[in-house]
Amino acid sequence: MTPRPLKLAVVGHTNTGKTSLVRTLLRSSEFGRVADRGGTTRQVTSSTLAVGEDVLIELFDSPGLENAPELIDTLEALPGARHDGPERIARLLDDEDLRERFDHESRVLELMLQADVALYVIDAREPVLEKYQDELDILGQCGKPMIAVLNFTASPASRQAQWRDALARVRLHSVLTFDAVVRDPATETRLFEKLAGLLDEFDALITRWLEHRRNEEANRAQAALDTIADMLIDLAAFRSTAPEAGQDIVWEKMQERVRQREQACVDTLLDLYRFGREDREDEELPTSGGRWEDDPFDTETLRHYGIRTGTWTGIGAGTGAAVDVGTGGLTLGTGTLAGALIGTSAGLLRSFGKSLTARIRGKVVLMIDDATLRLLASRQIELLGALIRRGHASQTPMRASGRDLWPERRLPRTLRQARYYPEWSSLNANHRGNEERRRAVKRLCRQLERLREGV
Ligand SMILES: Nc1nc2c(ncn2[C@@H]2O[C@H](COP(=O)(O)OP(=O)(O)OP(=O)(O)O)[C@@H](O)[C@H]2O)c(=O)[nH]1
Ligand SMILES: [Mg+2]
Repeated sequence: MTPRPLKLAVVGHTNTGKTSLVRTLLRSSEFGRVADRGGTTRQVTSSTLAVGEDVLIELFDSPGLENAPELIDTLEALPGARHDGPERIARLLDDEDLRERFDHESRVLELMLQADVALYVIDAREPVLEKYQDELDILGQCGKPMIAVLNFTASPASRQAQWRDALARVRLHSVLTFDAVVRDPATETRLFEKLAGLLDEFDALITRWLEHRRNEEANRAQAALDTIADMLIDLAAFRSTAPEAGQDIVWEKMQERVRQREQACVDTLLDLYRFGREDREDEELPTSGGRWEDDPFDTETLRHYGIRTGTWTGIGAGTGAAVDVGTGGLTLGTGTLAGALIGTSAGLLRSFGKSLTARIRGKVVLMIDDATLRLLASRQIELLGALIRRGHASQTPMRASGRDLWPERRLPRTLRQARYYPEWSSLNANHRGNEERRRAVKRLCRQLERLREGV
């Protein structure tokens, strides 16, 4: 039998990131409203963390406390046993006039009386003002275990030490730093472990939740790598034949399809990590509005990633690999690249020689060059890293690091292999998603996994 869900209240001063924290725990940007001003959340709102049908944790977001100094005076004036905080709080809640006067505060107190545990969210950039100490005192009177969550700790203005000291003075020793937009499983695990430490009877339930979260994260990362590998295979195997004279037009069309294919991959990654539309402007991500700003076919973009051009690896950076099949034997469409091709990609040439049985004079085969593939792989892996770590990065917008994933010349074997199988690309007319392709995606996935670990 499943025990009843753990009721977890998120409380604190207004505008400290309570709703943001709930969103992080829920992995959903759809929950509540988040804005950089006080009084955004006006009601207690709940949501659940569930494994299948089993609701394990009920999360309650609450309006920010605004008027603690006045409330504490009022509480002190109420009759009741000196050491019975909850009773005093209940008295206040029974009084209609007081409820009206302390509208937001009463909702929070009511929640506190029902909850099993509370997270008190602090904007660590703020000095430890008396009003916050009043809040802690009032919440303490509710008689529930509490964990202080120091938010905004990545900011240079953070006053973590002062806060820890002040919290210790009110006997609150369970403190956690947790940038609210965090998606780092390690910090989240620490939060739940602290909860388990405070709440013996929910130990098994919390362990179950953590295990579920771990699996979910692993599956999500796997699905993301799969998405990237799928795109890369599509692009490595993508090719078009064009009349030499008209190759520019064909190449432009191909470029557009590559951009769209990359965007589809970015969209899937963002969806996997549950970014709503509004979140796509997140300054922590290297993308802007859910898109990469730099065009993959701009040589500057390649340079930013330190991807060398001018050799076969960077063959015609921004021009694609044009293999001229018209001039007896095979040479490159652009003469300057011919030298670079010989030796390094003889295999590719031979393959064209065999596959294009009817060599049509004056035609070229266009493919996406290695440099562009490296760029597309590198930045998707980087985006994935940012999505996983989101919130841990600094407060300043994150720039694409410009790291080439494969600094050695050659692309992974699987991608080189894909060059020979046009039917593997969903962008080609003769596409067939066969078993061989599926295995290639899996193989590439494993290679990407190793790379991601190094990012
Ligand atoms: N950089 C950064 N911004 C944060 C963090 N947490 C919250 N914010 C921002 O702080 C502002 C307030 O966040 P909310 O989650 O709405 O705060 P709240 O405590 O729910 O506010 P009320 O409902 O008005 O009491 C928003 O602009 C958030 O984007 C954080 O850890 N880091
Ligand atoms: Mg809120």
